[in-house]
Amino acid sequence: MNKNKSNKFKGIVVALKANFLIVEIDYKDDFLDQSYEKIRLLCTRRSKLDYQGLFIDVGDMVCVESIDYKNKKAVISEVEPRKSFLKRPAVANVTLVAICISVDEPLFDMEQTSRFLLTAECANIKPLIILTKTDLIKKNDLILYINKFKSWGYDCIPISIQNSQAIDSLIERFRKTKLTVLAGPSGVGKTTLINHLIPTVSLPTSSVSKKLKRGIHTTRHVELFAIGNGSLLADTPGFNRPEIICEPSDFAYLFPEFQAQLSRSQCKFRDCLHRDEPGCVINKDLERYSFYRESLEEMINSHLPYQEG
Ligand SMILES: Nc1nc2c(ncn2[C@@H]2O[C@H](COP(=O)(O)OP(=O)(O)OP(=O)(O)O)[C@@H](O)[C@H]2O)c(=O)[nH]1
Ligand SMILES: [Mg+2]
Ligand SMILES: [Zn+2]
Repeated sequence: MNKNKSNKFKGIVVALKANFLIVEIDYKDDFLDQSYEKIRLLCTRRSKLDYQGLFIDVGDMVCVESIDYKNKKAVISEVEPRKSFLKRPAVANVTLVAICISVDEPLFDMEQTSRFLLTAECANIKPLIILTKTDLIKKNDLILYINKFKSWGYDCIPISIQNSQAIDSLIERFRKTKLTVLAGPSGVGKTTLINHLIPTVSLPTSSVSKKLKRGIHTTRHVELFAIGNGSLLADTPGFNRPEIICEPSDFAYLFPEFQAQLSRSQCKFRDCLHRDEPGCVINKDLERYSFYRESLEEMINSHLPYQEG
């Protein structure tokens, strides 16, 4: 029985289910007690929102009305402007992108890892690398990975589901962050980590394919889970090749190691693309330079207008 007078609540979209949206609200029954309780409601959206062309995604802050508490249903009547948006996986209002990369099974891939990092940089959200399955390599090799990421300009937290120390510091970090998205290739252990961090959650996981040593796309939808007081953690479906969509002239700024050089000194030409221009300050010996260069050529070619014949 609903005794709330206004019957209108603010909430957050925690999952999409076919044509419905699952919205979590903090419900307080004024007549019974003063404590808040989180409830999840199956929602449709007011048709006026469709006319306004407002697309709603997981992470969007919304207003729900016409709440039917018995059947846990409601209608979304308003959507708040987004503070940030990660395109793929699609999540709104993200405050941290934790890119999960495994050292093995699936094997580490520099280009793929960079593409995930660049996707977060494109959305203007600073990423954190979580290096998973560290039980599968020797300590010396782990140090090489940590140094590699440092040279790219990133922090990395190495974890193994068998290593509780690193897991404890991760929980602390996620509890201090409003909305963390776990992103990365299929099979790296994103869902396994969530099951481990949040004992009340028990999501399906699968072994990687023995033949291909790749994940088998077990998670199919984005879903937010509560971790600590008011903080949320998103499980997302893994995918292999994030596409980078940006202007060629902006591309170098998405690499922290290039950005550091460009902030110290300037290239001779303002429109330098850091290829073979004279007076370019970018160090071509950096590990990711050849990846930058190849991706830049791809980007420039895809920007060329299509010519018939
Ligand atoms: N050795 C080892 N295996 C792990 C670790 N974490 C996860 N795994 C295994 O990796 C496999 C894939 O894990 P999932 O959690 O399903 O991977 P995912 O990233 O969610 O994959 P998708 O949902 O397909 O994107 C499972 O067999 C896990 O048991 C770890 O720390 N060490
Ligand atoms: Mg998964
Ligand atoms: Zn240059």
